[in-house]
Amino acid sequence: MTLIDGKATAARIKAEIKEEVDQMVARGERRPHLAAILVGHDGGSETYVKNKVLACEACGFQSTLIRFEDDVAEQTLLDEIARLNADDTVDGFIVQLPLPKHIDEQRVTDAIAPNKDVDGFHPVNVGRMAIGLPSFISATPLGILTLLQRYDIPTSGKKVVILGRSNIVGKPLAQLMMQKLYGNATVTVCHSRSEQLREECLSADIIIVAIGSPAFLKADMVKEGAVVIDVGTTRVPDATRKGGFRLQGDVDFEGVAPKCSFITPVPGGVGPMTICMLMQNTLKAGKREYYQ
Ligand code: BQF
Repeated sequence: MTLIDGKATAARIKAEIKEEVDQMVARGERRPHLAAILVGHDGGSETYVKNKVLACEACGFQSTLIRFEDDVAEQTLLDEIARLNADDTVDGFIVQLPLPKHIDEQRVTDAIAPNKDVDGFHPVNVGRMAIGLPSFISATPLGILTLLQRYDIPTSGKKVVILGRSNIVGKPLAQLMMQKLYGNATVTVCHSRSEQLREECLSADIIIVAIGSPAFLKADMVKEGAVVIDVGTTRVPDATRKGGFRLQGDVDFEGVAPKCSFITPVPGGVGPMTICMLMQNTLKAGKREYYQ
């Protein structure tokens, strides 16, 4: 069993990005600039945005954090997005999700200019990705593909089972995994209503779990020698930890790991790669590589 070290892989890629940024600056070009909009004070969102700002520093990027309170009007957010769309000094920006209930997340996402949408959530980027055109690709699916590549794990012709059908992970991952240029795999997407879930998983060479249900994938659902990728990051209370919680993945790691050829841990697996791929997208935005 090989543990896939997402933290070390992300650190290596961030160092590669930093080198490229140093060369850009030496040529007299601007550093890539990422802006992030954070609404409210949710503990998870605060941590995720902090991770993104720190990653920008590691890559030599400029970053700007824009905060609003929980009760911000939707129109105020839309106005800020219009301002960022028009600001030539901002290469890309994100709106940290989830947003408070009174704000329509789709309306907010639709307002972001596709060529600054480094999260790859805008329908134009989702559609372009789905038909294999240049686009910004959602960071978690891209991080998973990158980990598989860097660990020389073959996907072409393999049976990949994805648990979860979210717009941010499961659906785009299925699209990429089936495409010739990325996974070239045979893809099955399972969800809360799927029948024969255990049998589906047992037939998989690669299982990717993104359902947000702690320790859901058990040893009796995994084929000997399978590759298991854990996307879960549920915060569960834990008085023994500083901060009072720990991250729990969607995989019963203790039980599943001994059966695997490769497995990602939580923390330190997919999570750091998600942040790192956001940096990679921001570098692309800074180089104006898309929609020229
Ligand atoms: C790690 C996210 C659910 C909903 C919205 C490193 C992150 C997490 C874990 C992180 C996530 C999850 C992010 C680890 C960003 C991933 O060491 O295991 C980094 O910061 N993430 C987000 O921005 O929004 C979310 C999960």
